[in-house]
Amino acid sequence: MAVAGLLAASPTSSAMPDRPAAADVSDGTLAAPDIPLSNVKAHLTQFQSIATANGGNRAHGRTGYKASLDYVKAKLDAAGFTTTVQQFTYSGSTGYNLIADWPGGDPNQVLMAGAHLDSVSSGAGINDNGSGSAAVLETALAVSRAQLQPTKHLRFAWWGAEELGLVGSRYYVNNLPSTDRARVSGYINLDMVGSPNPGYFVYDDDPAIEKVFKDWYAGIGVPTEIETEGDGRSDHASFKNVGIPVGGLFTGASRTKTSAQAAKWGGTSGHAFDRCYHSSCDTTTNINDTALDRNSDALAHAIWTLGTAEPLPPGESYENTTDVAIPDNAAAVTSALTVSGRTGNAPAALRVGVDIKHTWRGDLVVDLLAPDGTAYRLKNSSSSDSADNVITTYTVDASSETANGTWRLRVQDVAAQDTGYIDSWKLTF
Ligand code: DTR
Ligand code: CA
Ligand code: ZN
Ligand code: ZN
Repeated sequence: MAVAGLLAASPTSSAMPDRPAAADVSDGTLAAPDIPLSNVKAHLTQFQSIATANGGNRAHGRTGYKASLDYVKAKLDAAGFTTTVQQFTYSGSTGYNLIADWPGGDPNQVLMAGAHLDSVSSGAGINDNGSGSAAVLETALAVSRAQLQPTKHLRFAWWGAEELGLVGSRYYVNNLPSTDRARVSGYINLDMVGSPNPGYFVYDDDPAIEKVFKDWYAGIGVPTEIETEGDGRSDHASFKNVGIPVGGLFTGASRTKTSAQAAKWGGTSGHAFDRCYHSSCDTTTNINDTALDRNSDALAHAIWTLGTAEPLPPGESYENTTDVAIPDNAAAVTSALTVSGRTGNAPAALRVGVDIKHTWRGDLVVDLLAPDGTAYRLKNSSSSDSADNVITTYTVDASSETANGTWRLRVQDVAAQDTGYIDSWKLTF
């Protein structure tokens, strides 16, 4: 049983920690949990209370916006996310973006999901866009509850000043170094996902993201339509403009639901999808629970599916299958691999496949040692990760290391009562 605390060191490499003991689906990804609608609605109640206590809105430059951000940030900090508040100035007021990184995953493949947190000044903005903000928040909290350890690095974002012209998200993208932009494998946007007379629209941008959503909705027997008014209309625009694959969900704003749409989705034809769009009546009464629930679950499905897919192509491997016992709460052990016949340095995406059989894997600290002794942290200990075994592939930027030589996997059990062994490990160049 793990009794030691967490090791302080943060991973020095692009660790892709082991996967939880969750259900695999047929394509090798992990099945997402159901997102509790009650949790999502509890966030909306908080946003409503915040608006009521702050002049009736949560708009950029008003106290209700920062109070909304503080609420979301506190939830994420408590759930183990690494949060960052990014400030900007617009129309004479300070604006704020909230970025939340889930530790681990491949930093060269960052999967993002976001929603604008600001409302218009005329109302509480519960559907626009408390709904998207709450769905993204609850999905992030579900990642924490599951202690998900996906192959990609997960990053969640809440944008400021969208209503004034996509200001916060544009500021984020414009200030993201080009090397970091290149690492963003996709951005998923949720803006108005609980409209009272809902349609089910999927952004028709990146085909892979679109397919994930359309397949999920098909799986629950709900037809979808391509979101046709979205281009440039919400926070995905800035990501799309720099070539980042984008996607998203939308339940409609002031446009009118047609009779054909009402026939497939229910609701009222000839009426707006959201008659309270940008109005003071956009309160907690302005939400369709089924739409909010479905879109929250659809987002979780996309994060789990896109976040845990095994992405990497085959390479040349070296493997050691000799078992090495790991003594309980004692000194580290190593297992060696000699690489020869290669030229130059190791790659920037050196794959380290590990298969460690060990109860309460949170006891374990795992490092890769390069031939010159340089240590790359693959996995930290965790006092809360009680699952068994570390069976995963980490990606390490080993481009500063010569490829040939003796590489070692170093494993230490830093807490009492659980034991195990290195079953096998391999390097793939
Ligand atoms: N601009 C968004 C509402 C909006 C209008 N059309 C779309 C299409 C896709 C996403 C969002 C929207 C706002 O008022 O926040
Ligand atoms: Ca749900
Ligand atoms: Zn709006
Ligand atoms: Zn919006």
